[in-house]
Amino acid sequence: MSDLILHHYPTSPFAEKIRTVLGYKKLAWKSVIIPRVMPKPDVVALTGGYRRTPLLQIGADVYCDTALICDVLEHRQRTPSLYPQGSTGAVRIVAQWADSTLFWAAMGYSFNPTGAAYMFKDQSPEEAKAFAEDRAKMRGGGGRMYPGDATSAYKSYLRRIASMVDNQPFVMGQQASVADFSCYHALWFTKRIPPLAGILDATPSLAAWMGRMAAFGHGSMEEFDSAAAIALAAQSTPASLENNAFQDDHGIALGSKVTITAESFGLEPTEGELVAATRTRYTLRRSDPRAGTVHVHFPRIGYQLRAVKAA
Ligand SMILES: N[C@@H](CCC(=O)N[C@@H](CS)C(=O)NCC(=O)O)C(=O)O
Repeated sequence: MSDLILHHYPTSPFAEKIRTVLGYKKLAWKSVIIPRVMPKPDVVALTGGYRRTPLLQIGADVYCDTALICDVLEHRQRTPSLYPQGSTGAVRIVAQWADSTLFWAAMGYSFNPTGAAYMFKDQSPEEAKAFAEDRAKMRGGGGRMYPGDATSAYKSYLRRIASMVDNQPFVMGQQASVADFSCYHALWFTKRIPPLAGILDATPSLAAWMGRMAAFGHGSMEEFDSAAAIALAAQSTPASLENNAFQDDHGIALGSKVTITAESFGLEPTEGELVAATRTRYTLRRSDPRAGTVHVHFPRIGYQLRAVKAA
């Protein structure tokens, strides 16, 4: 029985990134389906505030953000690698571009009036309104890309990705890498909206590459429920943090009470005790009435660490 638990929902692009990585690495995992919009009491029981999708849970350890989840899965299953030798810096940089710039252009295009009408066709006006309000709140007052601007940018980005896979099977070479999974999930979302998917046809090599990505599948999945996942966290002890070299870039000592908040989109802070801060990630210890003592892990990149001032 696998101890990897992915908290996600079917239509989430970032969740599709991780589902496809699980397929690439032929891993077995448990699937907990979470709500698309707040409230998410079972997610927050595990994270203490963070509400974005997906999360990876291993016992009493909760990993936030797909960049960190990719590192955790790589550690779990080294081959095939997400970070081919010789291009580890480049593949991470392309992945970061895809998870931000490409993703937001794809969303701006996909949520144009035609796309939105298709996506919400089977939902009540109240559900559609709740979704729009939830995402507007996540943006914290920042706007979404105007559909025309998003379309222009997306078309250019699609041509660029296509040119990368014209003469090689994967974005960065002969081997798949994290860059492929990060580029793929945004395009996967567009492909699921038939009235908009034609934008992918202008660049035929993309279709073949998307086929290669889809062929990785999703690994071997078993359904699980969120109450059982929380109970499992409560019965488990977080993994040891020994041998985690401390890197202090903030003047915040280990043991301090801190918050960690995403830099943008989903600004709910997670509060806890800083128990590790390595070169690449932070770990907070927190206690929850249902989940018990958990360690919540975040990547450094894309997150703000702040000390909680004594009242
Ligand atoms: N940088 C984050 C972005 C995650 C993200 O924005 N996920 C979207 C879903 S694809 C989200 O959280 N939407 C709101 C929600 O699910 O509550 C990551 O890589 O995990």
